Amino acid sequence: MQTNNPAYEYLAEALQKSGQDVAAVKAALKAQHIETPSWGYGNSGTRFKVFAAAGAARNVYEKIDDAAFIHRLTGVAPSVALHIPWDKTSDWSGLRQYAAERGIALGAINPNLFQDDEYKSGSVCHPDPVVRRRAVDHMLECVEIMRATGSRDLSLWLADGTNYAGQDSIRARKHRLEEAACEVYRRLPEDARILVEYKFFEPAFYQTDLADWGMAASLSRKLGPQAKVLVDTGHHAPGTNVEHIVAFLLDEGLLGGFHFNARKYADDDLIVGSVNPFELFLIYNELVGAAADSNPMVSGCAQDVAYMIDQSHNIEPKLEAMLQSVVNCQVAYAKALLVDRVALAERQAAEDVLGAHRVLTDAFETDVRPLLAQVRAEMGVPENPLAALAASDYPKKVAAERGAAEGGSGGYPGA
Ligand code: PSV
Ligand code: MN
Repeated sequence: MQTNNPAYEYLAEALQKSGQDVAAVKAALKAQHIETPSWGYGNSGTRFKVFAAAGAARNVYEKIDDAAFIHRLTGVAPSVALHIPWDKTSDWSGLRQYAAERGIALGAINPNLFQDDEYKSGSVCHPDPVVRRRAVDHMLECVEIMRATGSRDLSLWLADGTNYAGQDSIRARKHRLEEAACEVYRRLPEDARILVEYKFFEPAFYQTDLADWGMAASLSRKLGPQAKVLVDTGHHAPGTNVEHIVAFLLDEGLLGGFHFNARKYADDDLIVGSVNPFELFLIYNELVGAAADSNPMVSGCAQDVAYMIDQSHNIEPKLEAMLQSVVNCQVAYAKALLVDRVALAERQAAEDVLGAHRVLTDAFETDVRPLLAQVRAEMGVPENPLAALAASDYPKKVAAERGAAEGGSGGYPGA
């Protein structure tokens, strides 16, 4: 196909010469989906300060407007995740229609089991059955919301844990968690899923009830095939090999989704791909490799992953931060699609340690911007979404309309 994009023509020719199926790569990029989080559009902050941002979304309707804007700029962000009760409304079908009229869908439903006073000692792991009942009822309410919104995934993250050794029985807490999760699982709609998210610290600092992927995998297995593990990239100890966890979960058919963000020290919720783009590329590399696996359980799992962003933008302009995040995911995926898998297998079989490594770095070092510009042109969206954002009136318009709301309408401190 002749285009007016010489940089793309040059790249496409080079890729074709090296045996790449450029049409297939472009088709995969056009089919990419990244779900953005409603809470990333509102004000958020740390426990030290919430800086009010001009134009930050103040309610779920404005969050949907912003998510739809990001989708218009990229074509690959067609749904928005909701957090309950931050995004609660009395008219779910009206909200669903509002989103549909703006070209997006309502995505994963995230129950909030961490903000009520009753949850000081936990939610579903709490020693008091009355508090556990309240937590389960909230999750069941979220299951009903899923039916109304047409959402497929219930993303389950618990803040449960203890701060001091001996504070509670770790095994009793495990049993309470399993009992509660089973009750919710049994009430899931037929084609829905529960995605079990883990995190090894915060807000509990001695022990967290769902601390790592192994605990999330064990719970998912006990629940059944509609339960999968959710990997939030910020929820690992420094130095953890996240792509290994991804590969392992894929191979077990247990990976259900991602919460993408980046971290330097803790759960910093920075823009995905900003701190360690190589790690993001390696995660996508595992997903692309598994999607072509000869074992249908593995390839099926890789093709059914929910890609969601989970970030809070404390000092960054909200829309620019979200857009940059989506673009970073596109770049990482494009590079992963360019990995020469035949050469990789050959180098691995030949025990060519660095030759195999270079197959990956060759793909990682490819400048995929002309390829993405071409894909976007073919999709009918701006070739350079960040430049389109800079030229757009939308941020100025919402800043004028919304002003700078105090507090955390994203649901964070001050909300
Ligand atoms: C917890 O750190 C988390 O990653 C969970 O996904 C929450 O739902 C989200 O952040 C927003 O607080
Ligand atoms: Mn998360």
